[in-house]
Amino acid sequence: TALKANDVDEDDVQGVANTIVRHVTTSLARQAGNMDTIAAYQATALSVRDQLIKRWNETTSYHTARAPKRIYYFSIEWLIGRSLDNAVLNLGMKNTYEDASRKLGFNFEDLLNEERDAALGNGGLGRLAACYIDSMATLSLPGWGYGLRYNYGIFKQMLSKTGEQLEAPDPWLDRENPWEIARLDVAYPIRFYGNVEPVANSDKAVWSGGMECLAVAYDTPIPGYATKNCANIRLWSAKPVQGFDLNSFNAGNYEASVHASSEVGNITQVLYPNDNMYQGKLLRLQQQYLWCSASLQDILRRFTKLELPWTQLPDYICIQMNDTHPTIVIAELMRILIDEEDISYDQAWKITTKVFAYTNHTVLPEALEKWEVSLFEKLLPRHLQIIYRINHDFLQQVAKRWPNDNDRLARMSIIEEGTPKYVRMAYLAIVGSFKVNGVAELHSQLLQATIFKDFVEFKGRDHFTNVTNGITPRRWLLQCNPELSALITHSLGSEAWLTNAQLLKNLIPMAEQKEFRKAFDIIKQNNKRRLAEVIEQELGITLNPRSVFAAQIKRMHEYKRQTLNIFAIIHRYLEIKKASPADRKKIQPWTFIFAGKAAPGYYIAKLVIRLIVNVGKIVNNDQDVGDLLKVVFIPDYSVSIAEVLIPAADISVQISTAGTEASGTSNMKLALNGALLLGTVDGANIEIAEDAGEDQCFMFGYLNDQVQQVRYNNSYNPTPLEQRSPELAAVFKHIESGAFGDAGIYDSLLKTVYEHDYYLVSNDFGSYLAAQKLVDELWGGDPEEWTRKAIITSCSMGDFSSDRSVQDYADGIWGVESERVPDN
Ligand code: 26Y
Repeated sequence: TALKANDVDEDDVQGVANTIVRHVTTSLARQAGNMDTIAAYQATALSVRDQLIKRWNETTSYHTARAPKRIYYFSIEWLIGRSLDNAVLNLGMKNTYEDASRKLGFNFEDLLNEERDAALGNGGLGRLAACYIDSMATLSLPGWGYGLRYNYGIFKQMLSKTGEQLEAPDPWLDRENPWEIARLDVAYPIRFYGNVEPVANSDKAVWSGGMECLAVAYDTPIPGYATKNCANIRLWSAKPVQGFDLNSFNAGNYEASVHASSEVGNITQVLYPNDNMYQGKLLRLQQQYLWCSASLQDILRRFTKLELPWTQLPDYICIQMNDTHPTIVIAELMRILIDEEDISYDQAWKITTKVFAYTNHTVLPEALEKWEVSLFEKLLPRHLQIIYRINHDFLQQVAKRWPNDNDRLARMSIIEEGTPKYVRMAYLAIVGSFKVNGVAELHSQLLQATIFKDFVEFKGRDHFTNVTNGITPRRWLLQCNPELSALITHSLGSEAWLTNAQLLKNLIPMAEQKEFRKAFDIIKQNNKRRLAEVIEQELGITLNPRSVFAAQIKRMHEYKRQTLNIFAIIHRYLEIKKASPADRKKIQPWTFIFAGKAAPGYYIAKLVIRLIVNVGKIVNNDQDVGDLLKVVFIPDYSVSIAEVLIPAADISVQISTAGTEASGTSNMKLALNGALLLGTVDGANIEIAEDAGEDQCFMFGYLNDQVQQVRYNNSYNPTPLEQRSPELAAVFKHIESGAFGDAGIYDSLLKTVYEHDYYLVSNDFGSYLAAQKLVDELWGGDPEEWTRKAIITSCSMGDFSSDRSVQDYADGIWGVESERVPDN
């Protein structure tokens, strides 16, 4: 039968090879003999896609029939990376596809490398969404992700000759994307601007006019591991609608209607490249609204088919907001219920506040979204009215509880009064949600004690909770580190750890066995050699695989303190230069690896890249240094580069100022792959150190509760840098001498430390050097003990599986349960 055509047994190599050839000749319209690597990749991906679609359909029918409560994860970023390897692994068909491609004359690895990354995200928040959808599928939860289909993902990073970051566009859809299914029939109208007319004697209003466009759905199926369930990420693309701007068209203003058309085309063009740095751009608000309105219309259409009263909406759907970016969806649900479904304001509010939950990812004030009221009013006039009403009712309750406390009212108001006025999105998110969570223990405590303190008093402790982040062990161990995965599976006698990461604990005793340590060590060496080959090839830098590979791989940001690391490297360089040839023999060799992008407008972050690159140029070519010290900046960091870097690291550099990194997730990926943590007492580092044991980690630096005081002193009772840290003062002198490029180019960067040193770089410098010294001693003194610690670390990371995080959300917040498609 026709259906059977898609059915291939998991281990039917010839059958799979046939589907690949069929896609070359049909989907790609090529002769089978004319198959190059790109075509082979595309046909293979399409063959895998058939498998995914089959599961997607089965999952959809099953869930439609069962009608369970569903969870919708709203994220404006989805940092997926490549899909082919991950898909065949999750399907349990990697061997089959390897054999099938060999049969056709191709090496599967080569096909994998033809795939472009889907890089629709900046960093941690976007990658978290991708890990969570993998876990939702694997846990067989009835859930979908919703986001935007940007034509351009995060920019490509290049480096100029002088080490400056250059940005180029990332036209990832230029080659067709085999992983998406265009659903041109699933499209919703979206309105912007226009006028609002109140409806007499009701809460209702009529919003009309302005600009209308369409949001069109594109689906990316996400297979679970060891389950037939397949989740979905539905991404929206903006499209002009025929006669969309009837007003200007009818007025004979053809030009204006064409102008609006190009405005529509812009909406989903490009991902905003800022991470933890807010900019109030109109286009961004258009993105947010288009995404939220389309997703909500889609969800409500599905709910409406159940023919249930609106009061039951919260029993059937939960929407998790990944940060405040989708907060407008709260006002949108209110608008639809009141204006379109004839529900009273109070009833609508009761329903709405049972649907949403909000995850906060930062306490940094510069990352908190607040929209200018005037801009909001222009683009979304009806929503602003609704927000004012929400705020009015909310403040009345506050005033009732704390009479005559005007300061409190001003502090808590969703509208920040002043010139101009702003809408504080985090406050709207808290007021409109039934649960708010932070992403690691310390972060969640800080939220409750600082930026959301008033709201804890008002809403009660139970409104707030913690869900520590996690990472998927499928991509971040099975896929990126196949040798270590094989060792684990062999030693545990089963693959069950891939869906129950707690089982890794059972391997901790193996750390005491010499044979196991040796096997573990050989794998690390292999991974280091694999990375060294790539770096030699791409950057022409020769690495010593016997050196400590220390990786700091994350967005460039002052709070993450790549500065602390590069200044310590310069210090190390000066020490090597000072040492006699005899003393140099006692120095441990290090390779410092950096990777990460800076927001295009973030001048200081870009200067840090420049410094790192230029220090590398000097240090890597200094005869006195040899292979005692190498500094590598890997350009254009991506998910696929991370997959090569992470398994090769010995040391995980996680050195944010205490209290600034909400969680971090590269810390988890690196630890899972056996890197020892060199870090501050911040974010999830704390929980990693607890689980791995502090003996396994090198922790240093001021603690969160000391930071405020030190920061105050830096600003108001400053002491000369020489006194705060003579070593750092010497490093600065060397930089200022022009050792790494013209004297003066780094002045504005150094000034941030000389002056306020808001992030305590000078204060933590000494203890960072001391922590590195401990690393030196262990590396040089007791390699067996090092490996022992690495094994214990890796096998203690069970808690950081995103399966655990997502199960915590499901049980503690979403109230959704597994709905596993029967195996039959
Ligand atoms: C408002 C806009 C400028 C904005 C855009 C992106 C604000 C924030 C972001 C992204 C934030 C982000 O990636 N935060 C990171 O989230 C990770 C996942 O929870 C955390 O591990 C990490 O500590 C945090 O910085």
